[in-house]
Parts: sequence; structure tokens; C-alpha cells
Amino acid sequence: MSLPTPPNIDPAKLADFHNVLKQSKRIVAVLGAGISASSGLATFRGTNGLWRGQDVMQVATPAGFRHDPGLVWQFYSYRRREALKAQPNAAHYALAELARRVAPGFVTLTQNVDNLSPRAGHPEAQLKQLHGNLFDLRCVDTVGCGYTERGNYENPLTPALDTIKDETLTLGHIDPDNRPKANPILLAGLARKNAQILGDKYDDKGPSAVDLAPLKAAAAVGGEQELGARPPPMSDIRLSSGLSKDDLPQCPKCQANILRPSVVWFGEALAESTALEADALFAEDTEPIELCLVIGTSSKVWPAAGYAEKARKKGARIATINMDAGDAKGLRPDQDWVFVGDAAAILPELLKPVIGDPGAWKKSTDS
Ligand code: BV8
Repeated sequence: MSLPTPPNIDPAKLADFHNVLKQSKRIVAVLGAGISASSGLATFRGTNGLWRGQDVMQVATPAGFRHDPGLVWQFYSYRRREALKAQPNAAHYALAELARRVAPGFVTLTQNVDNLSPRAGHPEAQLKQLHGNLFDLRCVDTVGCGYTERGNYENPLTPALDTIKDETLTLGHIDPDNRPKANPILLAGLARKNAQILGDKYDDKGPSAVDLAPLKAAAAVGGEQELGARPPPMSDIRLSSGLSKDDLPQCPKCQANILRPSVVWFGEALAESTALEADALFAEDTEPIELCLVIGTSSKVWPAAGYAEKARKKGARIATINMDAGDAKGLRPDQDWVFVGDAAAILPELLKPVIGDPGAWKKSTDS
């Protein structure tokens, strides 16, 4: 695996961080789309982000799926294809090695559904995929049928979903009147529920103009992308619905319904077991947490955005690794660190005292 040029990190800051790392018995990492940027996968809120040009309410909510499952399946078929093409980068491998060396004290909570952490050989027991996985599917009739399928890498899942061939297509027309007519009672209930969760942090706007602020080009790591290349912007992909249900993946069990990606959409609760396991990490009666790594996330999506605070309450010092220092949230300058740059370049340096050089890392099972 080719490593990007090590970043120039302030030596005193690095030494201070290494000191804490070497003494840490419990460490939690919270991952966002930025850790996979160097693998060529688009993030959500950046200039070329996945949400730019897409209406989140059309492609990542239950109402959107009910309203136009073909559109949502095209979005996810594209994401599956890009994730299959991508390779885990040094950051994914470094965290997998840390999990092996600090077992079971180190746990990764990832918001990413791209399957790159599992492919980097991250021990499963120490990896919580908060928002599910692109390659897990389930029947839309969870009660009457309940069919689930893990690790389906077929690409495309149906011939009709192979329509996104040429990424230079212009954006499919999103007709503002054609947005999902989400049930106002559902939205009001959801707003109440989320206000309860977020308290005064509750903000029922979607990604703001700030969210779409331009990101520094993510340096590419190895591979054929030249430095600074960016993954094709999602907004350039024609997402035209018009697919009928027959064009979509069918449930092999009940043969009466379509399948959906087993990911967590906005307004859906996390899988109960996952939410409970994540919360259990911060329970009162557990040992202190010395270190929390917040890697490549804008920390805008809940409950993931709240885990660093929970770690802090368990005594953790927070290390934010991000291309944009502005995305480091709620920092205490005297205790926390912000390492600005590409996670794939920074993490191997940060974790070196515990995981050694990449040559010493146990090779992953990635094919
Ligand atoms: C819940 C699906 C309750 C899979 C995702 C108003 C309306 C509706 C809901 C809400 C609302 N207000 C609050 C809510 C709650 C809502 C929420 O948080 N909304 C946000 C918009 C405020 N949360 C939910 O709905 C959650 N569920 O609350 O349930 C409930 C309880 C019981 C019963 C019913 C309901 C569910 C949230 C899950 C949403 N699903 N994804 C998929 O398609 O991926 S979220 C989506 O955003 C992804 O999972 C993604 O990971 C996540 C967060 O984004 P980031 O990963 O942070 O990515 P982003 O692009 O934002 O940032 C990238 C960062 O990387 C940047 O900081 C950048 O600088 C940095 N970077 C870039 N390159 C690099 C880098 N860093 C390092 N190196 C680089 N090279």
C-alpha cells in the first residue's frame, strides 16, 4: 500500500498526543466520509459532495424511497459501484491495526456505509457501522417478510440499475414539485422527536449553505488519480427516476416486495443493537476513555455527532483529524488536538508509537 507523504505536524503537538496514546487503555474513533475521500469516494457536504445537487429528502429518507424507489436505488447503485471500485486507504488500515493492538479497548464508530473499514480487516467486534452498509439489503416489508441479506456485492443488482455509465451526464432534473409528499404528521412527530434528542441544538434545516462551503481538494493517495484529483461529483450523475418496481431488486423470500439498501436514512432510528452497543461504550459504570479520535466528519448528523461529547464526559481528550479545522467541534484548546490534513496521511503518523510502521501491520483480508 502506498503511503501519502507524511504531513508536517507540529512536533510538540504530536509528542503530546503520542504521550496520551501510549497510556490509553480505552480509545473511541468516530469516522465520517472524509476518511474515505483519499480512496476516491465523494463526501456528502463538500463542493463535489454527494448531497450537492441532490435533494437529501429524495435520496436518503423513507418518504423519498416510498415516493420514488427508482431514484433512490439509482443513487445507491452508483454508491455501491464506486465503493466496489475504491480501495481502503492507509487510514482504514491504521485503525484496523490499532484495533488489533488495543483489543478490546479500541472501538471504531463509523457513519460510513462504504465497507472500506471491514475490507481493511478491521476486527468486526470493534467496529460499529452506525448507518449500515451499502452491501446489506432487506425486504421493505420488515414485519410481514423480514428478509435480510448481508454482503451482496453484485454490481449492478439489476440490469435497469446499470444506467449510470457515463459520469459526465448532466444532473437529472429534480422537479421541486415532485419532492416526496412526506406525511406532515410524520414530519411533525419527527421534529418533536429530534427536538427531544437534540435539545437546543435542534435545527430542522437540511444541509446549510455553510455545509456546501468548498472543501480543499483531497489529495489522492496512490492509485491512478493524480494529486488533488477529485471523485466525479455526484451532482453530475443523471438520476432520472421512471424506473418501475419491476426494474428494482426483488425480495427472493416473499417475492411480493422490493428490497432496499440496509442503511439508516434520515428520520430512521439506528439498528437497536448498534445504538445500544454504541451507547454502552459510554455507560456510567465503564472505565474512563482516555482518547477520542474524530476523523473526517463534519459532525452534523446525529446521534453520531454526539459521541465525542459522550467520550469527553468519560474523561477523553479529543483529537480531530480533518481537512478543515472549522469542522472541529466544541474543542477545549488546552486539552484537545486538531490535526489538519488528509486522514490517510495523518493517521499512520499519529498511531505509529502503537501500531509501528505499515510494514508491521497485519495484512487485511481485502481481496
Ligand atoms: C435519528 C445514510 C431518531 C446512508 C446518513 C431534521 C429533520 C430530520 C432529521 C433531523 C433533523 N434534525 C436533526 C435530525 C436528526 C437527523 C440528523 O442528524 N439530521 C442532520 C441533517 C441534522 N438524524 C437522523 O435522522 C438519524 N436518526 O435521529 O433517529 C429516531 C429515533 C427513533 C425513531 C425514529 C427516529 C439517522 C441519521 C442517519 C442519516 N443517514 N446516511 C448513506 O447514504 O450514507 S447520514 C450521512 O451523513 C452519511 O452517513 C455520512 O456519513 C453522514 C455524516 O456526514 P459526514 O460523514 O460527516 O460527511 P460530510 O461530507 O458531512 O463531511 C466530510 C468531512 O470530512 C468534512 O468535515 C471534511 O472537511 C472532511 N474531509 C474531507 N476530505 C478529508 C476530510 N477529512 C480528512 N481527510 C480527508 N481527506
